[in-house]
Amino acid sequence: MEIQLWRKILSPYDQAVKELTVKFEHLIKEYREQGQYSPIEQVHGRVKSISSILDKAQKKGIALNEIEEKLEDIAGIRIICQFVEDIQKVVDIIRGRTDMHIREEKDYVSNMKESGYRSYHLIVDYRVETMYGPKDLRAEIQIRTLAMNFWATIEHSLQYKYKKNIPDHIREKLSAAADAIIVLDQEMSQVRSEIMDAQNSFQIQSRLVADILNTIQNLYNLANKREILKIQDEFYRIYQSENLEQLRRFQKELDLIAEGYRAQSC
Ligand code: 0O2
Repeated sequence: MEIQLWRKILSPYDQAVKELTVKFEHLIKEYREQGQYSPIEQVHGRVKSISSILDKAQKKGIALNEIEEKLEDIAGIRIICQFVEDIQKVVDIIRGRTDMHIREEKDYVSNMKESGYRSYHLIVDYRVETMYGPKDLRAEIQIRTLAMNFWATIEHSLQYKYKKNIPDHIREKLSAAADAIIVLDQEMSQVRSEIMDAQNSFQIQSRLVADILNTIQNLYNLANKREILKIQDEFYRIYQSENLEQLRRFQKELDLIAEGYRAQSC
């Protein structure tokens, strides 16, 4: 197939990967802006390389003109979660969306592959708008924990190095590591609520501090320098006390002060 033709075929998949990545990244942002824990930790996307497409097509006996119809992972999105419980939440979020429709689900989390691979796969129908009009295509969404992703990434590199014939002694190590990953994910799930609380508090504090600094900066145009320095010193003192409640109170007081100055300047 001519290179130009590959470009034309792959272009909508590239668009789909970019759009889906932005959409999932935006979800993370929305959760965090609402001060809520995000079940999605990271999002990655890629269009399958031409050489991987050719390899897979050859392995599966797929003719070049059937590639789009039969290869479901030309567009691939990987969603990484912190905890196993988050995987199902992400599946539910995707289920509730109107811009993508699940056509197939593979649960390699409950049914680990023989290799030790664990991940939840969704094949979704997705529409992109191109210069030629709408194009319906399929994308594969892999959802897994950080720990599962660590294992899969290492194993994938070894598959590449050994051209899929990984020596037995390495296979055994990988199998033992896969079992250890299951235990690690279970251990982490047991302290999930503590970890989520800690992360939420950190995010709330970061937002509070950003808001306070923003208000102080705006005050530079309205208040006199001596007063601003006094406010700044007070902020540093409260910040060092690491007391979220005090920080909240300080923000409220500061907002009132800023409001007063704004009213005066009108
Ligand atoms: P790449 O390079 O990641 O794109 P098949 O390839 O026939 O086994 P099928 O029917 O395409 O599988 O679907 P399946 O089993 O759901 O696998 C699709 C993708 O899941 C793979 O794509 C991998 O990304 C990942 N995957 C599946 N099994 C394993 C595994 O044992 N180890 C690792 N590391 N990843 C796996 P590709 O095209 O094989 O690879």
